[in-house]
Amino acid sequence: HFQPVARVPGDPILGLMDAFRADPSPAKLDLGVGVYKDAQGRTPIMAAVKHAEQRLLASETTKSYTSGHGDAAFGEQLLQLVLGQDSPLLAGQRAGTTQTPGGTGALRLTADFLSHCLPGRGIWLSDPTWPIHETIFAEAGLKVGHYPYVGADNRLDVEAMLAALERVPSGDVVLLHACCHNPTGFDLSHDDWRQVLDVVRRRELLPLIDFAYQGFGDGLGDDAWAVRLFAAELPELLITSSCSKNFGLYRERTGALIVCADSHDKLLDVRSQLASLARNLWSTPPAHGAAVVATILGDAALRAEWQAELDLMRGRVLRLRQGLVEALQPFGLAERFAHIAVQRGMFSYTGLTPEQVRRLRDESSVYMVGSGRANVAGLDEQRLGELAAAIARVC
Ligand code: PLP
Ligand code: TYF
Repeated sequence: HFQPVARVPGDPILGLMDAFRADPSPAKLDLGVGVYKDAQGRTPIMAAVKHAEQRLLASETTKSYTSGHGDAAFGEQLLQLVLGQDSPLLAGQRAGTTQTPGGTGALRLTADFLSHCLPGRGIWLSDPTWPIHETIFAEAGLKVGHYPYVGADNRLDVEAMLAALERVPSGDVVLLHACCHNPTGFDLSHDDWRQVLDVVRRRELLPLIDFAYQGFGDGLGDDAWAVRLFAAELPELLITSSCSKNFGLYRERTGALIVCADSHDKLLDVRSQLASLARNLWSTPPAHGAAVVATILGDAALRAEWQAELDLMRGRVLRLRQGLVEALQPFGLAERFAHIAVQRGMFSYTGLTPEQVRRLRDESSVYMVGSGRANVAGLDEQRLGELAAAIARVC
């Protein structure tokens, strides 16, 4: 039976984790996979999560299935976190949450929804984007196209992006990163977002906003600015939200597909389809992570504790961005790498070539993705000078 089965390569980003682990160098630095790390290089469980888990352990009464849309309290809380407490969509019951196994599950469910319910629509991804975007939609049978985003000169090219969106067939889906663009770290300004909104509206495109890093850019509310603008200005919108990074719940697989429809009735139609599609994918979603998030967001003290921790995480990343540029100054490289301090979120498209990335790994045990993407959270504040010297050696 298995004779014709060929071997395929593993995920290159996750593969970096194995290569890093196998490296005996005490000076090694992991800037690969997009996981937050503290000053000790650890990815700790957030204190608010631990506290919520203690409460849940004492109070949970059943392990019976949740509904197809998942934990209702989680759904309510997440809607408020993403759309804002005062969003008219909440009062109008025009938005709903379907809990999914992580943001990836939300994207997977979206792909099935598009291919089953809106057949024939293409989807347009930024060039570059998270590699999983490419495969999820292509394997669901959607026609995948690209719009320019960051060019060969490692600059955000909004003009080219807008020009390409003008040529997208009416009705097609456009995937946008809400904030902390993966892999580049380059985000649109408010003015850029308004221009994108204008094209989306005129060409009647359906926006799919991937929101995997709320709270990692400029703050929980600021990072949701574009999502809330689109939700306020457009009748329909899809949002894939992940709690992996901002709650540190990676392995608990916690996320959601949020649908904004132009009426409550239409929302129910769409949600009936999502429950039906999810049944064929994972039946019902995992409960634990969503229960943790609902507990934290539903309790003023836990919420404050969580927000303070998230603020510290975001602050650390911002400090490291600034610190690395300053550390490059003595090597005459501060200007060349000034974009690192401008980018947001965990990732930086450094502009280093695949050859320079390879040399950094081989000569200095610094691991980053071949595209030159570095996870800034993996930097060590005490060793920025060392890293700057290693970068200078390959430049
Ligand atoms: N979307 C983007 C852009 C991401 O970087 C990630 C990453 O981890 C996800 C979605 C999905 O996250 P998860 O499935 O771990 O919640
Ligand atoms: O881009 C990253 O590093 C994160 C984590 O198959 C990730 O989004 C990477 C690859 C993958 C799943 C998650």
